[in-house]
Amino acid sequence: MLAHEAHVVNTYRDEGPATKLPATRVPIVDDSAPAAPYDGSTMRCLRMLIYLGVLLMVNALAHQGVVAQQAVYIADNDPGGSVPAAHTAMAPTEPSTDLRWGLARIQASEACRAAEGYQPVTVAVLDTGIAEDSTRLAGMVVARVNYTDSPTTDDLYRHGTHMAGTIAAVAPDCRLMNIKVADDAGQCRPEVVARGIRAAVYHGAKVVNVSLCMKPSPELEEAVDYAWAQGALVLGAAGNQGTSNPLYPACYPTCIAVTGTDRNDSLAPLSNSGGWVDMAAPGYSIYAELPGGEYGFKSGTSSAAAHVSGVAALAFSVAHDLNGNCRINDEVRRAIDESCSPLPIDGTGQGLINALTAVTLALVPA
Ligand SMILES: [Ca+2]
Repeated sequence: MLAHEAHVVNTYRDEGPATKLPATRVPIVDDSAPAAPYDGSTMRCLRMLIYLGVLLMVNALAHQGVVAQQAVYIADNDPGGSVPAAHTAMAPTEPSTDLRWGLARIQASEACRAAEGYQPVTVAVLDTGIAEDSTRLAGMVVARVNYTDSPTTDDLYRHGTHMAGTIAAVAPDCRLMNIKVADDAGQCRPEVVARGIRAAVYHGAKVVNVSLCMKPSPELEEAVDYAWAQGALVLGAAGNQGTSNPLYPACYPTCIAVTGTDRNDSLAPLSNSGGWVDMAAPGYSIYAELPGGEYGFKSGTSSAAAHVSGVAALAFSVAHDLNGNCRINDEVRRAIDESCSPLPIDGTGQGLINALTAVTLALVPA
């Protein structure tokens, strides 16, 4: 892709640079290791020291991760630059609920229970592809399309998989469309994203997750409006530049613009805010699938949008057409909007989304 074509900024943000990976692969405090022929207390002290060292190292890396995001943006704007791979954070097993703090914060489990037994909804993930080496995600992907010059719909940039994993964590019964619109360097063009949105909606997607940010384009706006007219809902990441400058498709009126919050309900570092932002969702230290059967952390409005896409999928599954216009995206959007709790932060729209409230509002008409 030519540099002048790739003027799109991906909202990608990792929790740590790949070059630091070996240092994080540290569960070296292995209590299952055979006992060494030393005095037990000495060994325990040694282990404690190692453990503390590891903690300090991980904390330092986490801090560097935030700083490194700015480099990610430079790289994204310069396709010739280095492309950071994702920071992987251990265990290829189902994560504990402690790690997935965002799910608890928006009451995702309760919302799932409230939506149990309803029809699954199809969510299109317009991103860098989805790696299907995760058993769970592989079982959820019902369609895959590649609009890039990459030879594969796989996720070599290690971003789309994480978004799909977050959506699937909120809405475990949804179906996923893998619409690869960003290439293996994380670059994409608005007209390609527009094409992907149209195709996804045409083939039945009700929720379209666009964790990508770009400049405005007529094709993109028309595609977002087409999705709305067809009864679908597009979710857009607000971006990670730490500014209030509008980015697209998030800023289009029929797209829900989502910014990110942390565990304290504060604005996540570098998350954009502004009058054009509709709402907030967890977007810091989000734990989800990565390619290679791994799990890891990411931070950014990408993950925040993915949370809202999951909520939208749940709400779609239970909503009814109350106003008789033959589509339910208006009812779903209202339920999502009204589920939000205001935050004491300027530029975060209606506030923090709540999945249970959204599903309840969609399920039981006011
Ligand atoms: Ca309606």
